[in-house]
Amino acid sequence: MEKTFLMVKPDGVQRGLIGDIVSRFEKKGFQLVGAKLMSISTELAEEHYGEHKERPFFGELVDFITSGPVFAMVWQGENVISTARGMMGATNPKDAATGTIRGDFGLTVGKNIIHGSDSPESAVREIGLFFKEEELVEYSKLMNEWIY
Ligand code: 3AN
Repeated sequence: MEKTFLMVKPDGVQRGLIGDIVSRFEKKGFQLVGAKLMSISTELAEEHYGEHKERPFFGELVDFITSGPVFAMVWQGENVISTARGMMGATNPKDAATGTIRGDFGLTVGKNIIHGSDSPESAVREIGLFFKEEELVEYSKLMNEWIY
């Protein structure tokens, strides 16, 4: 089953948006298979955003993502990578459609609430950077006899 890495950035955590964001993906039907509130080291931030190293905003990006706790998650489901990107909205919140996470909650491109993997390759890379294999779980909701 396809998996993606999603992360509520420091602005989303500080503004109390973790619950709303998790709820959107749950209601859509995706399955949460890993999650943790954590601080990102400068080394991890530079590795995670490695593809943006030459961009003028790289320093700003690393400073911001290390400025406070983030909520890192792994979600699973059919087409979760592209569907989650759609639910997040455009990178710049000013262009993000109403009803998307960035469209509803964001104002500026530097602080755009959420990160999500943009391809199967980056999903594998980012899940590996943030989670150990034993931190991810496999479970079936149908196995629970108290849901009927
Ligand atoms: P996305 O997060 O939608 O995949 P990317 O990969 O193009 O967008 O950019 C990574 C992150 O870099 C964005 N989430 C955003 O926070 C930041 N960023 C992108 N463009 C700018 C910019 N012009 N100024 C400051 N930060 C930017």
